[in-house]
Amino acid sequence: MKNILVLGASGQIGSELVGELRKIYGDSHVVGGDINLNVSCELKESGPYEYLDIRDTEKIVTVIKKYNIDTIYNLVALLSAVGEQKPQFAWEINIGGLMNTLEIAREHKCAVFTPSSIGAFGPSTPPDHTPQDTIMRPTTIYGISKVAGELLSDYYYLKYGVDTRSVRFPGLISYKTLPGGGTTDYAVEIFYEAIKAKKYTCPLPGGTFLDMMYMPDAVKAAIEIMEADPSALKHRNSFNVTAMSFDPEILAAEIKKHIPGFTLSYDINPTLVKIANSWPNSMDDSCARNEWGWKPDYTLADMTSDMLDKLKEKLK
Ligand code: AKB
Repeated sequence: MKNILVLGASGQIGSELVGELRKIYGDSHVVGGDINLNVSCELKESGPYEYLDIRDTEKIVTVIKKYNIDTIYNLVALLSAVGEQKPQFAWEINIGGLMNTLEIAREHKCAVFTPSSIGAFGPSTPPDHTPQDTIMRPTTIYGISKVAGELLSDYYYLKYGVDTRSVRFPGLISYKTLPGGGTTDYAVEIFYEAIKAKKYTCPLPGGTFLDMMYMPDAVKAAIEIMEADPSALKHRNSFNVTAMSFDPEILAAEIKKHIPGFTLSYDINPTLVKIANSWPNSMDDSCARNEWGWKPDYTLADMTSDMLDKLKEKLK
């Protein structure tokens, strides 16, 4: 049985991943850790929870020893848009935090999962069917930290044998916890506004295609890559994974099937447009499919229908 520590447990991914890991490995085997004091009762009451700052190596080591941790999910990150406002802090958290995690993992023999992102690609990357192995010259501090994180994770595997694994997540759509400070956040906000006001003002223009994924698939990818047979993995850090690619118009048309009066307008944010235009339109995730059997469950239609049902319930 694994003993798992999830760093960044109360964030958009963590708040759903912890629950799923607890179902699989047992509540007492999955420790949630976060700097956030305001975490949900569910997270604190369904299993162990520790107040943790990714920069506080000593405290993390105490927790690793206390629970005999052998696997760390490091989800702590400043996302792309907020990173541009605070580049030095983004580096400190994204790379300083990862370096701490990898060092702790080396000393205490833990496996490490770290999400990478479509943000690891840049304007010179082939934008359509972006290959697994291709040009990576991102132009955001977030993307630079993701590429550096991928290389650092491979380095710890090659030099020290730390079992590091990772996926490049697209924009993640979820109803439980809001994302914060990302370029793809519009694809979550649009659902809240569709239910509350039947209209949404989008910061990205029509024609901006980006890879996206519904959270249950993202959680599945994070768990399956860590369970994958290592002898089958030719890549490690990091696998392209995607489930769908759409632009705001396509998403709005899908929402309209459920909320006929829904309208979409635009108030373009040039900073977000620049970031979004530097990312792929759609990735080729065949390496993940071939090496560890990746396959998403949710199409755009499935995701939209489930998001609206779940959010309507939440916003009642
Ligand atoms: C962001 O928009 O910054 C993130 C991402 C795609 O990594 N959601």
